[in-house]
Amino acid sequence: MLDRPSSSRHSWRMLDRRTFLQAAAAVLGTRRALADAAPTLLQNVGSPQDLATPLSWFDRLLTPTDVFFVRSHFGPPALDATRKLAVEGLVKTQLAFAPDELRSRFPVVTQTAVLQCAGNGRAFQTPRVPGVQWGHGAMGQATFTGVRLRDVLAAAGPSSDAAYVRIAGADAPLKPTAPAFVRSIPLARAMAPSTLIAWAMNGEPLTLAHGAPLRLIVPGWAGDHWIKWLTHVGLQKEEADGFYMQTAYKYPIHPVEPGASVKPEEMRSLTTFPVKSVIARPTDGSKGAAGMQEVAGCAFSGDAPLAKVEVSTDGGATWRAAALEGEAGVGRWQVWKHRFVAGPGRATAVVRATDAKGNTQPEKGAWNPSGYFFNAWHAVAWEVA
Ligand SMILES: Nc1nc2c(c(=O)[nH]1)N[C@H]1C(S)=C(S)[C@@H](COP(=O)(O)O)O[C@H]1N2
Ligand SMILES: [Mo]
Repeated sequence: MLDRPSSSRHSWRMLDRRTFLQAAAAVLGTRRALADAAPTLLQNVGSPQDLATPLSWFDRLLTPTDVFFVRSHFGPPALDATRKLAVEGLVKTQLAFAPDELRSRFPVVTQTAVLQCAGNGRAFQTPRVPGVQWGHGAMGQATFTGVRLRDVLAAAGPSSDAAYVRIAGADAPLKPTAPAFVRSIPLARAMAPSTLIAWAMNGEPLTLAHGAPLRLIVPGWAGDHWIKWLTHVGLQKEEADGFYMQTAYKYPIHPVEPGASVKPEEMRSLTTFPVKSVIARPTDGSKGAAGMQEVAGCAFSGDAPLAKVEVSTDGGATWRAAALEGEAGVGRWQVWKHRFVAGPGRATAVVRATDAKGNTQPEKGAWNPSGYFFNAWHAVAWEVA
């Protein structure tokens, strides 16, 4: 442990730990009779509040909440199901809503979206970069239910000089001197119909780990915009101040040499995540029977609906279009499947996706100082006998 905790700090740290022990127990207790024996436990990738979804779950349209990745900088605050959300700043009327008040006052919408951490795939960057060493598991797709942020902002009446929405949650850093996790999004993105204030995920109330009672949903944009335990949306003229907006979550404006340092003025804030696909099965290094092989996974882009997914089973010499399942949409994943016959020996598959704007996954990921947005072709090899 770091410092000797104060009693109040101590109690929420204990709650945090207990919450995750309960979550782990719930997952362990769920016996899934799956033929492919997919691992059901979240893999801890560094700290108790950072949990990764095993790759083998990415062959279906929705990621079950009990295996959905978790990323929290400081861990959750205490659960308060009636905590109010304040709408403040450059508005005609300051407002505050409990979750029930949002539900009864504004149209309720449900939408399916990919939630992906900007650091997903960081472990594959060479040279290694600091940060949580995520493999492929810092992503998932769920349905989210809530109200449109634009309806809530319209009720408060934005002033004509408002250009950004500052978003903050109830969690706090362990040390009071450390920066709080506060961010902002441009007003235009806040007013987009897909930006939601959600209270449900996969048809159930949000769990504490995923932001109960309210969180922001920003489809197509990296997870750092999806503020959990949402308490404040504030209209203002400028971007939010502070470390998590002005220093973190930035990406070079030009391609950089692996390992290079980049000047702050040559970085810009992350927004949408790029086109990406992964192979959920077969898993790398597995063994299977000769004959018909089915390769499956998911693919998506934060910039446009998906256009196609291609698979190569001859090391990239030829590519075949995979069959797509599910609805196309920006920031929405589709499941892809491809079948081919393999004789005894080593079988391989490589996948690459292309979106409707013509962006295609690169063979190698673009290195950057924080290891964001890794989206290189994914390849697996397995033994066929
Ligand atoms: N209040 C708050 N919101 C937060 C975070 C946080 O630390 N505090 N982490 C963000 C990051 S970096 C990601 S990737 C997503 C992860 O959401 P999940 O834990 O529901 O998967 O939450 C985002 N929202
Ligand atoms: Mo993240």
